[in-house]
Amino acid sequence: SACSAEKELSAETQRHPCYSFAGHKKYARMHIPVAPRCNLACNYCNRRFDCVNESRPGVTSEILTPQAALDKFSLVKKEIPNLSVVGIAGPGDSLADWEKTRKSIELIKARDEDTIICLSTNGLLLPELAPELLALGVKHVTVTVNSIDPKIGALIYRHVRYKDETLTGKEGAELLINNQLTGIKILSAHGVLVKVNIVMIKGVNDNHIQDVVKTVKELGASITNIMPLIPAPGSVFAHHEQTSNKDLEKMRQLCETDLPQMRHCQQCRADAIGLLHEDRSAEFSRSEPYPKK
Ligand code: CLF
Ligand code: SF4
Repeated sequence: SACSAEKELSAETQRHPCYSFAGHKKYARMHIPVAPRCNLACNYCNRRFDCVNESRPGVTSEILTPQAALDKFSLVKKEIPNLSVVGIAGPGDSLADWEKTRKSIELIKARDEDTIICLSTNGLLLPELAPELLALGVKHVTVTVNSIDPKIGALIYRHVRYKDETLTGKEGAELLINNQLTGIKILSAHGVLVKVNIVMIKGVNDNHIQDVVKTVKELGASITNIMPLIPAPGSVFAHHEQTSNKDLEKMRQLCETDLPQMRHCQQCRADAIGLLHEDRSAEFSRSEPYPKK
């Protein structure tokens, strides 16, 4: 049950508002928008907005350098003492912009070692970067896995850019899927709590989601977050039917027999700040540099 799943969470994870339902009313998260680049072309993405793997289309985050993100963190931590998590969720892919993501993690860890570092990624670069994430002490990683079947993946991803090559169709999707699953396995085997986000797209992957959940469970993922497709203007799926709450809930109930289901996701923007249900990013958004502590 949800309750026994909560009891098994470590003291640290109980302070993570996304992984812990009980924690989401008490603890705040802050996203630092340091990673604008991406290596995929998802059909639900409009790159003028934040990465749809975690966010609702419609807003664009202003990009921060790692140093500016650190300064902003200090300011926010002073105003919101129950801030427990700093997450990197784009606005592109956190691993596609690895140097900036790594630098940001190092700076924030050095300033406050009790802050939980969280990362969200499409997973393409996980096999090669997992060792670095482990060395940095990252314990919470979200990977968006929409399919484990390249035929279905080819309907979701237009191309995959990997090591100066651009792969399309089933070929691209197969590489992406293999890397996502390999990455989840490596991280889980080393004690990282892996959350898998799944965008539920009617008529595309909706009959396939249980297979995804069962597969990532076997690889060690600890929770899945099935999210509705919210058609983004300007994306290939702009006019695709929106997934209803009823269908979403039905799917979560089916999948709950395999893994705990997150039901309190807010599809936050890449610069969200505060409790999950009270985004305070506007309060902290400014064009001048953040003052040094
Ligand atoms: Fe951010 Fe994501 Fe970490 Fe949470 S969000 S990187 S796991 S700290 Fe949370 Fe926001 Fe849903 Fe993401 S409510 S969109 S699941
Ligand atoms: Fe867009 Fe995110 Fe997909 Fe990259 S991973 S193409 S930013 S939705």
